[in-house]
Amino acid sequence: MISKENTSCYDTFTEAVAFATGGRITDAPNDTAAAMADPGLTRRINALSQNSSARPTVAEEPNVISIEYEHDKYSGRSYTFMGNGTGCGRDHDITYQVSSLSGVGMNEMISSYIAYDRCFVKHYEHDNFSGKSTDWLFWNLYIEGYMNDRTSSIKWK
Ligand SMILES: [Ca+2]
Repeated sequence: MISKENTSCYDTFTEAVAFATGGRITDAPNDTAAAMADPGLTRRINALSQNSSARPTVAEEPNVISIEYEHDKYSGRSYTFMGNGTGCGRDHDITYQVSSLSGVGMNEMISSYIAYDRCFVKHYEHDNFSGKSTDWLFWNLYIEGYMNDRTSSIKWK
């Protein structure tokens, strides 16, 4: 489960990545589209997550599970969702969830996203994972159709 205390909003993508990686990656491009087009950066972020998953399960460092964006192609406002360090992909159960996006200022706004640490993401129309939903995906440059600008809750697995 994600608590609001584990999530943060940043003015720049560089700051978000620096926080998400515990200060280990401080040179991410501030142009998010350029950053996401850089496979080296994605590899470095995922490598950090994989390293942390090899440690004991208690008190692991927070890890990025996805970055959600206001506009298409990872642009506009963004919000970085953090997990507790255990990552996704251990099984097919739900690993993390946020039952309402209104508290993080991203309600009915998300148009693109990219997940990390082996997480699949599913976006729901209403709070508490109800209404219509997207498929489980690793990333999406543009949420086409009905679900664009409609996400109100999210699950990761
Ligand atoms: Ca949008």
